[in-house]
Amino acid sequence: MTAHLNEIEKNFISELSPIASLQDLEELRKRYFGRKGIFNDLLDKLKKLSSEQKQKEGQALNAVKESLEKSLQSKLKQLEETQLRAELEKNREDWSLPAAPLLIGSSHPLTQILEEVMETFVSMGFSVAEGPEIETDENNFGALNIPPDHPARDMHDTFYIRGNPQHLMRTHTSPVQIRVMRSQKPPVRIIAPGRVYRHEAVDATHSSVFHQVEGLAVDENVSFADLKGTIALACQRLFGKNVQTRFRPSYFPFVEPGAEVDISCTICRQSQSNCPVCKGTGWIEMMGAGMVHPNVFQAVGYPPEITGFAFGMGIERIAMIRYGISDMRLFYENHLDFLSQF
Ligand code: FA5
Repeated sequence: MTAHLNEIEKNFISELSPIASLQDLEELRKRYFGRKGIFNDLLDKLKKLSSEQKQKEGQALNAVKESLEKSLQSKLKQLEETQLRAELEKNREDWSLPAAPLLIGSSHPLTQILEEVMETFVSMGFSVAEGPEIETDENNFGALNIPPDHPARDMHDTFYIRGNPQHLMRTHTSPVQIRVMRSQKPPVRIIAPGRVYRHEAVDATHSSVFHQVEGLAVDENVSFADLKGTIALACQRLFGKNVQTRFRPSYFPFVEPGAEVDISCTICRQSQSNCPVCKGTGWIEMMGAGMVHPNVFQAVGYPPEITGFAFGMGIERIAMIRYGISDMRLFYENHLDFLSQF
């Protein structure tokens, strides 16, 4: 049996050395060390020998088996390393390749317009004030000369807070006027940007959540001419030097006199009867404005002789005019195809 073992050892080594794949190595392992392999066969034969011979031959058999298994293991390690190296080589990173472009986001078009409007007024001496989106009924309506049951509330239906009837989602940024005047003495010159809410059917030109910028200037001897001059200059800075402004009498309970401000159509330049933006009128409605009503000054505890003007504009409408967008809903759908154009 010893002679036979020597032969097995020699064969194994000569078969092992040319093996170059894990699959071939596994086949060799099965053939020698598998259940029906050469070594199990030898063990079966060993069982038939006398106990003296069994001990002697058994030791020799185990020694050879162990040494061959060691060779097999070291070959296995060697092949695995080679394979790993080949895989790494195949998937090698090329550090000299240019990096994939980083997708850098940009401000939302409404934020861009909001910032532009703010910059315009800040450059004219206004500072920025803010107020909460959940307001008191008093700040949103009462102090703005809109008592309960006033018909103006119909146009400002909103969302209320269950169990808290004195609080509501503000319908305009005008309550910031009240907050500012209650917290500081004249002179006041602020703009207040922010989100507002109305219980309104959503369509191409109306949203139930939208943005406004409020303006308020209070001082001695502020006149309607100051309001007109401020608005005309701001509109020229926002829409171009040649833009004209027009004031039409209008009604807001918190101003007297009140006006609706239009700008000359920046799309058709007042030249097309079928212009989709101005509808052929040559004018686009821009904001509400007027001289602060004495009742508002009274509500905030300002002296009766004080004067001031206020205005409020919708940011979505300005963005639609600036970018020639016909449907307001596009601003809220967040499609990258749309947003990445700005
Ligand atoms: C107001 O909200 C007054 N607070 C504005 C004001 C301030 C007048 C100070 C006088 C003095 P009005 O309801 O018209 O007014 O809204 C102002 C602007 O908000 C509108 O010109 C329009 O651009 C925008 N707006 C109104 N409703 C919607 C809506 N549902 N969706 C989008 N924008 C709207």
